[in-house]
Amino acid sequence: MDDHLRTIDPEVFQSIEQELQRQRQHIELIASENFTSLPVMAAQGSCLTNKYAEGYPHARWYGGCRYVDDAEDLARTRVRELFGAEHVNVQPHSGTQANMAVMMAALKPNDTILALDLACGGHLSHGHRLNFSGRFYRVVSYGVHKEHERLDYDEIERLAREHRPKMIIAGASAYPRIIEFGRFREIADQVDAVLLVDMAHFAGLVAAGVHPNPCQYADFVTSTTHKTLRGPRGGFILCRQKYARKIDSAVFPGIQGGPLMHVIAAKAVAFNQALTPEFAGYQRQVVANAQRIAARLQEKGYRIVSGGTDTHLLLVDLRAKNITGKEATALLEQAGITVNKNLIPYDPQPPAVASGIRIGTPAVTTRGMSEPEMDEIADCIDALLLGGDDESARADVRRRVGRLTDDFPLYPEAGA
Ligand code: DSN
Repeated sequence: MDDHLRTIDPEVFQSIEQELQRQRQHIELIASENFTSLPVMAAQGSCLTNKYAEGYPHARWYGGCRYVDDAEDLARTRVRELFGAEHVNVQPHSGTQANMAVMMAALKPNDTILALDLACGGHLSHGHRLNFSGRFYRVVSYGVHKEHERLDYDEIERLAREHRPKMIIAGASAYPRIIEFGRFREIADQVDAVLLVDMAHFAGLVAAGVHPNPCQYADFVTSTTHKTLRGPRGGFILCRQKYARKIDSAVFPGIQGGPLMHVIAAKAVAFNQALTPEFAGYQRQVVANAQRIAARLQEKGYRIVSGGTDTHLLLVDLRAKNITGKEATALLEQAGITVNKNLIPYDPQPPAVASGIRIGTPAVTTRGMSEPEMDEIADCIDALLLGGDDESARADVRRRVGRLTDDFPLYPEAGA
């Protein structure tokens, strides 16, 4: 994509070029990934990477910040408009950094957090024992209901009353259903806890109005920018005005130094794109596509965790097909379909094996694919998993994947 880089550093150029071809030639179904736009990549690859700008717009520790202030102001104004938040901070380098800043602002070490267990779809930074959140705070986990596999709000309430957490976290990385933020607010109020909603996975759906907006319920909302929101890699925080100073000082100087101004400029571009009617149409299609894959796989005898999806992702329980998540992921990759193995709720397998796969539709929808292609993708997945080691079945699916990726090219404006 960049001839100057090709000449100066052909080895790095080659790894980027090969990754571009992989993205173009594979069906990308990892629920947390997406293809950002060329303008977002242009901003992220810009000279703003050169600038140190500790502090916040118009109150920096370094000179020369006039233009990066403009970029950060644009990002802040646009994300506030997108989600209707009282206060925003667009500097977190990632979703985990955003969560870390909120915890630092709202908690003391060893305070209790109540959050969804990673094994039931939660996130590492919501209290996993190996993560900072599990090491600095006391963590009580809630799961999903064993039968319907949805959040069990009565059980969350019972745990909250028993453990009196200082913070309750709602949000997940592998939960396919809409979360009832109002119910979480009631529970948090009963025990005088603050409510953090981590909307990293479904932020794009919220922006488009196809998922409830947590801002009216939560004290703090964190997110990434690169999943359904289709921006550059990064994070941000939304909060009530009364927490603004604490949040800003928790991000800088609390846990970060200089903000990544090139990434903040790219966030501004992505937020602007997310404000368009086209983006709302895209998100509606993301959900329709996930529901279509779920339905097609169900027709073929696959069990979908919780019976379906309301969002951009689904979890497929593979036990009835006698294949593990690890094996399925490897088989699919050989034919150009990328997913990740994933624990299903109360999984008998360890995390590195897992009984399921997680499938997400943000990336294929960005390519322009819709229901007919989702049927074809589900059929390809089924053919591969049934085919096992059969090389001719695999070759046939590789051809079908090639037709799909040729018909829906990625970054055609960028040339070959
Ligand atoms: N790694 C992300 C995911 O796949 O959901 C969460 O940070």
